[in-house]
Amino acid sequence: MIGKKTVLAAMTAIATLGLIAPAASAAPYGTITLTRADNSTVTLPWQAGPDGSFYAVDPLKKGRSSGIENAAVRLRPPSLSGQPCLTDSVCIYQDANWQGWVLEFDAGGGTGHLGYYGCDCHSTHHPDSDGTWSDQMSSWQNNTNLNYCWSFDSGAQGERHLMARGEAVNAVTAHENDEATSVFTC
Ligand SMILES: [Ca+2]
Repeated sequence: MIGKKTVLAAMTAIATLGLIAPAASAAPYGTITLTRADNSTVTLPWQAGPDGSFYAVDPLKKGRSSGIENAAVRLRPPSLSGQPCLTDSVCIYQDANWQGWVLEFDAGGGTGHLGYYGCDCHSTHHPDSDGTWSDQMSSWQNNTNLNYCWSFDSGAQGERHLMARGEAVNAVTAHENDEATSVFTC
């Protein structure tokens, strides 16, 4: 079963690569709404990184308004999924085995609604979430010193699962696959 899933995930990654390759320089989804640790939100423009990734900087958190090194969140297309999840970051992946689109939060960051985050994603479980990060996560890495959780519903509601600090999971269970809608410290 794991083998089959891996093959399917690889096929999906290849298909997605083929689809997004011509659009790699397309507009990076406009704006993004970040949820801060105090649960306040801020809407920021996505900025295009030099390597084809996208990022957003929270000026309150870093005291700056630009520079990928100051990013609160980064979005990487499948062609960049092989890049490591950065130290002091938590990464969620569209596909199993840390493949597909990657959403990377700076330590302490997260969101109460992954539907705010766009990606060229398709969910077999929840087609109504296509095009956003809601109901897409199939694997994750937590390279922070903080315990994170993900949950099935927005606002940290619904069934909750721990993403322990320093740990990684290459494939969530079939029950958990394509279900995450919130990612938050816990
Ligand atoms: Ca998925």
